[in-house]
Amino acid sequence: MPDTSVAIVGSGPAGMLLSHLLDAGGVDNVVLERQSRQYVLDRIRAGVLEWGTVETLRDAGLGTRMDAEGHVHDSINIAWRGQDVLSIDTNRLLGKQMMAYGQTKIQEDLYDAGDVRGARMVFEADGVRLHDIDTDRPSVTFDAGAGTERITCDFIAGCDGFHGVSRESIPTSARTEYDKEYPFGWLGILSETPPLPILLYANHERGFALCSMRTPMLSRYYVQAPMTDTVDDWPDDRFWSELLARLPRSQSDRIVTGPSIEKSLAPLRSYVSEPMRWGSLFLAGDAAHIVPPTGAKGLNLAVSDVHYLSRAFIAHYSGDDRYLDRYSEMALRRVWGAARFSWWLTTLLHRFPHQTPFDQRAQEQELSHLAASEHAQRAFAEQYVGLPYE
Ligand code: FAS
Ligand code: PHB
Repeated sequence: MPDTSVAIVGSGPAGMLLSHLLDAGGVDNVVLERQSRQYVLDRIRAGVLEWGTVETLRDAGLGTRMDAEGHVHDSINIAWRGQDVLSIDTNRLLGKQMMAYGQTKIQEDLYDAGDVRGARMVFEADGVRLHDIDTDRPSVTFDAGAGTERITCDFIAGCDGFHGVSRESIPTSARTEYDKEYPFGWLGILSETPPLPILLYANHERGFALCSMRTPMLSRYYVQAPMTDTVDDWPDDRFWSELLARLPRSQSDRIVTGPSIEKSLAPLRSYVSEPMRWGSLFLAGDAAHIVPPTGAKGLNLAVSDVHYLSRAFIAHYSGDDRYLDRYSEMALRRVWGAARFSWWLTTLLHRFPHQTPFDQRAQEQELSHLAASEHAQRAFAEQYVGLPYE
């Protein structure tokens, strides 16, 4: 008899949501996290949820604070030279909305729910190693301060992000990797100022900019910046003047500036590793794929992977392996849809090195077509809000 049914490596959104859904489905599990709980909570990341994510969290009983503190967006907005603001009203076009609710709060909600249900979460689990994943008797070893411990299990869920141990435990001969790095990053700040009421992306010849929010008194802004820069190259004054320069006056005049309380420079990357299953190991979230944040897909893909994987594990213990056998194929269909959309939107909205005036005009023309065609807006909207789960 194994120590647990599923050993989950990583306690980010993927790992903790999987643990929550498995517990709700009567499947025993243990979560192993390399960092401390507070370290995980201190990371500032995603902010926009697809409605599928909203419904998954609500259905799991994790939506109370999200519904109380989140902000529902009916539209996504894009500005560029010659166009003030194009508002793509996803609610009018598709009856679909988005929710602005920070990943940090989702993480808090997941940990708090884990405390309530008595989840088995092991923090500061050092040196996690996966064993015998090509058999039906896998195990994980780690050291959480009491020397090396081993947990035997039926399955291992690799939810340990891009720099985790799980994906690398699959032999390179069994993996196909698709990788694309972008020649710029996103410099992001949080400021305790009232945000714009809209989610606004901007294409500008000086570079990309994005206006988002966390709460009515917490704004999240980004500007495209070279990865050769550091945060120290961007004092607040420079950040604000660059952000305002990349926005139309109708919006920059509404921006309330203030001191940053967080500032970080994140690289942009498109990456997919196939397959997402190898023997008894199943990958979910950033462990299997990375998308540039332009499409607000990273966190949402972690949720859809976990929706599929939790359903598969729960069905397995009822004697049905259909979803388990199809997990990788099903998850990758959605992953590639989001990866392509995120790549396309990144190439449309950012300024690339050596970009010519023709390239800039071609980007602006594609945006003008989007403004002129409701068909194009509908196609854009269905990908931004997220296609239905299978
Ligand atoms: P995570 O990386 O969140 O969690 C993995 C967990 O595994 C971590 O807690 C880690 O400590 C742990 N771990 C790693 N190795 C381990 C090991 N060997 N043993 C045990 N535990 C281990 N997405 C968006 O949609 N919008 C954004 O704006 C956005 N901004 C981002 C900014 C940054 C700097 C980063 C890195 C990502 C951003 N993302 C964004 C993507 C992000 O939100 C991820 O998609 C999301 O965190 C994925 O969740 P997980 O798959 O759980 O991976
Ligand atoms: C955010 O609010 O952090 C955010 C919003 C939209 C994105 C990426 C990040 O595409």
